[in-house]
Amino acid sequence: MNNEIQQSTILVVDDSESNIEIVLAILDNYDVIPATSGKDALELLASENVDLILLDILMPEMSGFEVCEALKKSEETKNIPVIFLTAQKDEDSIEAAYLIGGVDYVTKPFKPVELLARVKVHLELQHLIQKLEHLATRDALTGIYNRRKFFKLAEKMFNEYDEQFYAIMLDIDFFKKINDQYGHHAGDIVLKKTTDIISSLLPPDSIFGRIGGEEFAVVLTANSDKVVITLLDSIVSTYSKTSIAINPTQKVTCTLSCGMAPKHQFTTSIDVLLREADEALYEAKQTGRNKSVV
Ligand code: GH3
Ligand code: MG
Ligand code: MG
Ligand code: MG
Repeated sequence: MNNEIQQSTILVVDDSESNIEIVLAILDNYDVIPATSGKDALELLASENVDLILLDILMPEMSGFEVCEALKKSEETKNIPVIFLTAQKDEDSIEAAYLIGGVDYVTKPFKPVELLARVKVHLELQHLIQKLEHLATRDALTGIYNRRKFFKLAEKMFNEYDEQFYAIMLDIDFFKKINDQYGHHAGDIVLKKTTDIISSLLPPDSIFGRIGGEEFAVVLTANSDKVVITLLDSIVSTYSKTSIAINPTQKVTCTLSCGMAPKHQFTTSIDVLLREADEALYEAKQTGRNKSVV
């Protein structure tokens, strides 16, 4: 079996400890976390990374259906596949289980091989979905968000903050010269290293994306304009001092120009804010490069 699949974590939720023991024995090749109530399960999910959930329906206090509904409402847990594992054999329960977001329905008593096979299928599907999600949202060269995902996340964050929200545009100076002088592969190495440097200096909850060839954008929240200006100065200065090895014998240094715009009362959309940051970037280019402009 695919190693990554085998290292998956499965949460088993059942009010009967003997049922949990049975499942634990069957899934002994996996990392299994037991929970004997819906409440415990939801608490565990706040701190544990779980790839799949096996969920009983009839439980005192909180039913499996209620647990599933709560999972589907939360951004953090809504994509975890849920397999119902239950003694309920009636059609209404089966229908309800799928309607509220279950991916499969296994009735007790079950055949161990069947449970194992279904668990494996759903883990593999989940793994593929995550891979596709990564491919669809990340820039292949640098690993940061691609243009589409950046705009989506930036817009969401724009709508969450009234102020203390900032857009930044960054563009490598005279990048074409790197390609012309050292070749496209060297250019790619510089692009990758550039995003590594910027990522390492950004606050953890910033959204950072590659929006064009050698153009990047950031949205972030900060306590004041001054904090962001200091951050940009440090990015520009650190970047200009970092030499990038483009092959075992050659190193290059480049510079960056940045433009920043703060969200204010009259900023109507993320597009407007990014355009303002782009205008500031243009000014940085016009007035000497290797600098940031507000
Ligand atoms: P400026 O300081 O005005 O920004 O000049 P520049 O040379 O950085 O800007 P210009 O827009 O003239 O050139 C950008 C170059 O980036 C041209 C393009 O071939 C190169 N480029 C775009 N995407 C990639 C890529 O993925 N890899 C490599 N190696 N080069 C790329
Ligand atoms: Mg039960
Ligand atoms: Mg450029
Ligand atoms: Mg450019």
